[in-house]
Amino acid sequence: MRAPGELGFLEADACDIDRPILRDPALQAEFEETGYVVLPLLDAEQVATLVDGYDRLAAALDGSSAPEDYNDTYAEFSIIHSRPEFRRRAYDLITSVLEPVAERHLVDMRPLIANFVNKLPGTGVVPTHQNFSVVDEAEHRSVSVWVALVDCVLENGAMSLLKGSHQTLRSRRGMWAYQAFSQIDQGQLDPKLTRVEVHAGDAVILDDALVHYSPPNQTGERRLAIQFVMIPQEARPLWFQQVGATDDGLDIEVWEIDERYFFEFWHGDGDERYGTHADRIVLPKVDLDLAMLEQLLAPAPAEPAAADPAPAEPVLSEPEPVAWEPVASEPAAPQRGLRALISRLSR
Ligand SMILES: O=C(O)CCC(=O)C(=O)O
Repeated sequence: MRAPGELGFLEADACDIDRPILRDPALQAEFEETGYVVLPLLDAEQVATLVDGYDRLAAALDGSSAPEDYNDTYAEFSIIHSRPEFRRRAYDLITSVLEPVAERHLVDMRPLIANFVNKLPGTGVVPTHQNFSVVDEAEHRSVSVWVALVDCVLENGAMSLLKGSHQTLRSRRGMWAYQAFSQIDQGQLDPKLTRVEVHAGDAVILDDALVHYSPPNQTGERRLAIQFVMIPQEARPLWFQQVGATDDGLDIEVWEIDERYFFEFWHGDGDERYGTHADRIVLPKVDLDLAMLEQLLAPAPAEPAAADPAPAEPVLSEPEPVAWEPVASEPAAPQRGLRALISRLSR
């Protein structure tokens, strides 16, 4: 087996993060163990403010993104596809509603990215991935406060999460990072994931290192949500840009940035207006199969003990029911055909 470090992940010994993220100790314990928590965050009026605001912005700017900027196989992420003016105004809108309510639950966190995630009818897969790393994950956790603006169930593309994966898959990730999972068949991975179905206004607060996935929206209504990335007040916000590749791996420029960087970035290139060069590193190219992923997620073997030779339990487990009042739905359908297509497109 290749060690996590050889695959570019931070060794568990190198990560020392004991700062709480959530104010509620029980939620904090759940977050540390699973990598996410689910909680009601917005009332109906706040949800309406965000949905109406999104529609008003799109109407004023001739759509959220230009048709040539967005491939509708995937979800439309406003921070990747939309016009700079849309992103800037969306940031102000989302931050004005979410920052004060997030503050009630989170300990000294500040906004960095405000992203509308739109899945139009019949579109919008989000392949299995970890979010961009935007802090040094050896020392800090950034979180995505993901908020449903409509009820989210399997049929319209609810998220599924790989519990515990945030503990051992801490790393440095930019635009290239989704490729790490692109060789794993989604049908094989699905049973290992926990689907989270939520009501409009509920939030899933997840560690950005947590592996997750969401299928396309197979209903006739759009599925709108928000990803609001927050980082600890004391953490330096970072961006990892791939600038080349060699036999040794990926050549990565590390930038220290601020929130304005995401208003104009395109294909992940750095921007000297909103960032400064912080480092240059080489990372291995990661291409996992399911067996490697399972090995990475398994806890380190315990020191041999004469009295207790039992092997450690693997972290991967069968899917469990969602704790937070789920909206009823059918069991997950494998996405093999679509998944295979995405794998090909992403090579
Ligand atoms: O909205 C979704 O279905 C997935 C969004 C996502 O992957 C994210 O916000 O990181």
